[in-house]
Amino acid sequence: MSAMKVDLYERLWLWGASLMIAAFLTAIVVGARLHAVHPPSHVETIDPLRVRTDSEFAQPGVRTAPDGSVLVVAVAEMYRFRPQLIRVPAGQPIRFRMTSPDVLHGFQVVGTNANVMVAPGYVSDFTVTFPHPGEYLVLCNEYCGLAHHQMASRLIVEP
Ligand SMILES: [Cu+2]
Repeated sequence: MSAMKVDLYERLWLWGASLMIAAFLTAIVVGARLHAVHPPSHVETIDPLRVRTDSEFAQPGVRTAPDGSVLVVAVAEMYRFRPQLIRVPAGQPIRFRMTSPDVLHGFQVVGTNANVMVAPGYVSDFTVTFPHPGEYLVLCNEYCGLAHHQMASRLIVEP
């Protein structure tokens, strides 16, 4: 009985493939560590069936706190955003809280860095500052159904 004979080239390919797998795994782990890529923490959930009766999301709109901070509560649904028109002041941080009662939507304020996914079951909470006054187009950038292309609204940044 003799030991299994593995051809030299076959051995080289085996080692080469193993090294590549190790290199790719290392790149993923190192890349995730260096760039702090990780799943979101403090995820806030909400029952999609309760969005329309929820104390916060049933009446979406722009709210100004006594200290002057601005909160935008909005809903993305098939096939519109509520509210349809958002007015916010320029140059100060605006906090957005959004959710969806049906399917996955996007909320992108074209020309700014406000661009989030709005997923049913979750609250998207983010803060953004709009330095330039003007009228901006808001689009849904996640395909959400047959009238997805009509899903748009406006955001006005007031000086
Ligand atoms: Cu949509």
